[in-house]
This record gives sequence, C-alpha cells and structure tokens, in this order.
Amino acid sequence: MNILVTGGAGFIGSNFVRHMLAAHSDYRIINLDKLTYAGNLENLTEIEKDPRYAFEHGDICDRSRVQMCVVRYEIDAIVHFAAESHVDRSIMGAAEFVRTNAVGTQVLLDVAREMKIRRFVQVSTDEVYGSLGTEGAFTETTPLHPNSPYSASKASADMLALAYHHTFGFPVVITRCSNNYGPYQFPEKLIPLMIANALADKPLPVYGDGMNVRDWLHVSDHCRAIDRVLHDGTIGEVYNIGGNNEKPNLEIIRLILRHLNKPESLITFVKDRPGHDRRYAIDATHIRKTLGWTPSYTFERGIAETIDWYVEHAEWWKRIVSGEYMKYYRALYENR
Ligand code: NAD
Ligand code: TDX
Repeated sequence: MNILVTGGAGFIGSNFVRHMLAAHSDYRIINLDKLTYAGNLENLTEIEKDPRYAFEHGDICDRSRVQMCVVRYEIDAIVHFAAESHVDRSIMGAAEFVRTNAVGTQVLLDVAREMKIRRFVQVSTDEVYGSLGTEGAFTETTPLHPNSPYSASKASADMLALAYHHTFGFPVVITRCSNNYGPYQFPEKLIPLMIANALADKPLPVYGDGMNVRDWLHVSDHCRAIDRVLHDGTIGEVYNIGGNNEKPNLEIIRLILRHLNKPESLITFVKDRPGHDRRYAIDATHIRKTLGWTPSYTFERGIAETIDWYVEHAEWWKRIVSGEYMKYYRALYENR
C-alpha cells in the first residue's frame, strides 16, 4: 500500500511515519509537509534514508502539488495530520488556521475524490466537542461545540469530510483523539514547555487556577489507533481515541518537577487562556469494542519515559526554543 501522510514532519505525524514503517514492511510512506514553524525534518532522521520513505515539501492548499504527489507515488490512502495545531496561536490570529485546517482539508478531499483514493483518514481532535463540566465524557454522538478558533477550524474540516462521504460516498473515516504526549512534541505545548522551563530553572506559566483537566494519551498509542482505523474502520464513521487518563494541569506540572528534582516554587500562575476549555474526557468504547484497540502505555511509564527523552534530547528542543520561538514566547507570556 502507498500512503500519503500530510504533516509527517510534525509531532504526531513523525511518530506515525516511524510507526508505519516499523509495522508494515511492504508499505511506502510519502510525507507531504510545508515545514511551518512546527515541521522539523530532524524528527525523522532515523528513517530518512529508508527506501520505503519519501519526503515532498509542499502545502496541502496547493492543489497541483497534492495532485502530483498522488499520481507520482500511486497513492492508495491518505492520512491527514497537517494542521495549525496550537490553541494559543489561534487566539493570536485565526487566518492560517482557517486556511490550512479548513481550506487545506477541502483541497485534499477534492483531489482525493477525483483520483479515487481508497481511504481518507481525517485526524481530528476531542476539542471539536467543546468543554465538559465535572461529569461525563465525549462520545461520537456528542454535538460539535468548538470554542477556540483552532477547534472551530478542525470542526469545519470534520464537517467537510463527513459531507464528502454523505454526498459523494467518498471513503472517509475520522479519528478524534485526546491530548497526546511523547517524543518530538513542539515545546509550545504544555508538557514539553514545562519540562524545558524546569530544566532551565525558568518559571512554569500555569493558566488560571491550573485545574483544567485534559485526558492524556501516549503518542504511540494514538498512532496504533490510527493504523487500526485506516485498515479496518467503517467508512463514514467517527472513532474517539483516548486512554481514560484525566489529569488536572497542576498534577502534571508537579509530577514533572518531582521527576526532575526541581522546586515547586517555579510554578507561576498567569492570566488564563481566553475561552479556556475546562475539561476534556473521551469515551473510547467504540474503537475498543469494534477494532479491539487498547492503549499499551500506562501514564506513569509514558510520562517518565517522555521526561527522560527531553532530558536526553536537549539539543533537539534547544535548537527550537531560540530565535523565532522566543519572539512568540515573549509575545504570549511576557507581562501576562
Ligand atoms: P504539529 O503542529 O506538531 O505538526 C503539524 C505539521 O503540519 C507540521 O509538520 C507542519 O509543518 C505541517 N503543516 C502545517 N500546515 C501545513 C500545510 N498547509 N501544508 C502541509 N503541511 C502543513 O501538530 P501535531 O500536534 O502533530 O498534530 C497533528 C494533527 O493531530 C493535527 O491535525 C491536530 O489537530 C491533531 N491532533 C493533535 C493532538 C495533540 O495533542 N497534539 C490531539 C488530537 C489531534
Ligand atoms: O503555558 C501553558 N500553560 C498552561 O497552563 C500552556 C502551553 C498550556 N497550559 C494549559 C492549557 C491547557 O489546559 O495546559 C493545557 C494543555 O494545553 P496545550 O498543550 O496547549 O493543549 P490543548 O490546548 O489542550 O490542545 C491540545 O490537545 C488537543 C493540542 O495542542 C491540540 O492540537 C489537540 O487537538
């Protein structure tokens, strides 16, 4: 099978490319990525010379570029990760989110339909469901209620994908996963940001009261779930993916500090994120029952391995947290 992965130089995409090459010896993986600030070919150095892998630099909004990839590599299936993915950046400016996440998905769907692609996996997020109170969990039938420009743009993409299925019978499947953690996550996100700051003895900026809850899943378990949905998911269906692992942000931050032997005095409460969703929790019964997927990582093991990975790969994130990134960091956190 020849698979076009979009956004394969990002956090989850690069873990997925590695997973697929390891799990399927006869597959070819083509990575189409624009290399935005979040795309980093260093995430793929281990496999870049594998003859079953190819990189194509390009934008998913560029129709002819997408068409060329599909024809040249005789693509059978598309797994679509490429996105602007950070909620805080979407609050600073929504234009790129609408362009890549909504319009980019429409361009991909159009080309894929024209070229009779056999399967299209739309990689989405639990954030499209909005925010929960203290009880309950999102199921696949929970109405969409996106609250941030980021989640609104992802919900638009999901709606387009489902509309292409309904209208044209196009073979779409959608996955909606909870928060991922693991190696190669861009340091703007909670866990790598807190690890990097703690290692540098810098303040850890906690939004609001630190009691917002996220449902954390190791990235390799997410990749295994997408692999299952790609192969055996029912066309037109949505699959929630999550590990039943809800944690308030402060608990995660304290755990990181303990693991690194750093003082809790580094914790600094800052102004809340505007429109901050209070709690996410995923009910993953559907994928567990129908596709037999279960997470393999416990959170204790996954988070310990992840913190150690960032300690051992300081050169990877130190290259990122200089230059352009510092401009963004100052704009978001200075005087907050
Ligand atoms: P990321 O920001 O680390 O990576 C995004 C990748 O997409 C980068 O390599 C970037 O260069 C590429 N890209 C951006 N715009 C592009 C464009 N116009 N054309 C081609 N490539 C482009 O993101 P991530 O955290 O790996 O998330 C990947 C996907 O998974 C996203 O669709 C996101 O919504 C979804 N998701 C993420 C999480 C999470 O916790 N990180 C959870 C659920 C779902
Ligand atoms: O500096 C910070 N301080 C802080 O308190 C940052 C960056 C985050 N937070 C809080 C906000 C959230 O409650 O930590 C929590 C997690 O924040 P993020 O890492 O930005 O993730 P989140 O907003 O939950 O969105 C993530 O999960 C779903 C991904 O970024 C999305 O791409 C995915 O769809």
